[in-house]
Amino acid sequence: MIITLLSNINYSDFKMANYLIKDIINDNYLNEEVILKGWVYRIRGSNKRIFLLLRDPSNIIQCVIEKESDESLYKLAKKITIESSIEISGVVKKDERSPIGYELHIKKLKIIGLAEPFPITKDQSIEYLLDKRHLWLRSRKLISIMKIRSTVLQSAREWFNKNGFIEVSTPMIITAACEGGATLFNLNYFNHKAYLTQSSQLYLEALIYSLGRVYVIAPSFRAEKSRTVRHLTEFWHLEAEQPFCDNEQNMKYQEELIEYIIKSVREINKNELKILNRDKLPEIKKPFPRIKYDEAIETLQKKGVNIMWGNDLGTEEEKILTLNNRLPIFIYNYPKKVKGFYHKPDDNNPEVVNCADLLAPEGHGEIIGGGQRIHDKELLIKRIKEENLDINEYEWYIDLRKYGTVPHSGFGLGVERVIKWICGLDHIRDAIPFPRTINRVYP
Ligand code: NSS
Repeated sequence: MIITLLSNINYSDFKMANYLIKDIINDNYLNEEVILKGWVYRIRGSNKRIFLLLRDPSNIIQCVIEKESDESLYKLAKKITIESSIEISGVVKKDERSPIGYELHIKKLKIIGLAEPFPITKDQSIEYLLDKRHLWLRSRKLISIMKIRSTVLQSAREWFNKNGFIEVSTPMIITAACEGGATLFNLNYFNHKAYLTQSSQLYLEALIYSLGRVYVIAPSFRAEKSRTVRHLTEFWHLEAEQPFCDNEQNMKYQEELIEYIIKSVREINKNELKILNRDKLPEIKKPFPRIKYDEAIETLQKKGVNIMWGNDLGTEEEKILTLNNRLPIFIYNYPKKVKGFYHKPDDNNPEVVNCADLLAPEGHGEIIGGGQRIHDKELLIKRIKEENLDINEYEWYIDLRKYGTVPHSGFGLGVERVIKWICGLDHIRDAIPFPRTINRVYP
């Protein structure tokens, strides 16, 4: 770290102040001297004055240094480079042209870490920016997204806590696949075969017998071989499970949760939505339309899509179904062969299961997958065998149907998928600080 001090500045009055830009951009601080710490976002100058934009975690403020009022300060400021960390003391002034309405007239300046030439400039390729992700995270866009991400997680927790769900933790190293073998990451676990989990669902199912309503927020891992704008190999999964609950009730909980999350983001993240050009994110009110899988297939066929009953819906199909929607939609009762072994077959038609996917509007597509689970032991064993899964690996899971089995349902929400929708992103990778995709595990 380089510390640059200028002898004629008295640093004894630099205190460890905890001001953030957001705290001081109001009339209470007008003409007051405040101390701020942060990074230099932009800098430009003339031979009379220097304007620098100071960024801290809360906002960006323009700071002015006049050569005429303090030449040594001006000289020091001339040395500053983009992304240097600095501490400043300055007087808050009104500035009609500023988007935040205020600017700072610098009185004192300390360079804490003089930055080398910052490698991120305009017009760089996406791949280059992903290589420099650890630095690109300082961009306005990513800062705004990460703040919204925090609200999504925080508000979801709030909603679960308000509704009597208990937060639990589940293992990430597992032996029994939840969503089929195709996307499992293998792990050599002291010479035993193990995997990284694709979903915490099976473990949540075990926990409902002791805790009732439960939820977990944890990573899930999928060796997704397809390169799409909505698949990560490591994503954050918000999963919930509850006893004495059918698919219909399960959908009602999802609607409420989504309504709550969107309301929170609209209230808390007005600035961030604006920066992302997403201030038009509409209010989302339940109930969401419910469309039977059969009907969805018919709609797609009428639109000329080459799809048959029995096919799963992919990125393209979901895009077509949701492009012009304002609300999310549920698609329910999928064919059993395109869904996990654990789904409960429908009483009237065992070829379909009591499940539902929730698809986000504006073409974003699936954000939640959920449904009612098989609670009958024999039926579960039959389905495990039909899917050619190793029954021994599921012994503990079958046990749950032996001791006080109960109808139960749950769902899994892809956190980055929801953020992609809320922020209106083209690609899911920007919904997480350090994305993991088929061709990227660095940085
Ligand atoms: O495969 S899911 O549809 N369902 C499950 O995993 C259930 N076991 C969840 C449960 O009922 N507890 O995945 C759930 C959601 C899905 O809707 C997506 O939003 C998200 O998880 N998901 C993903 N997000 C990002 N990348 C990938 N690869 C991905 N796969 C699923």
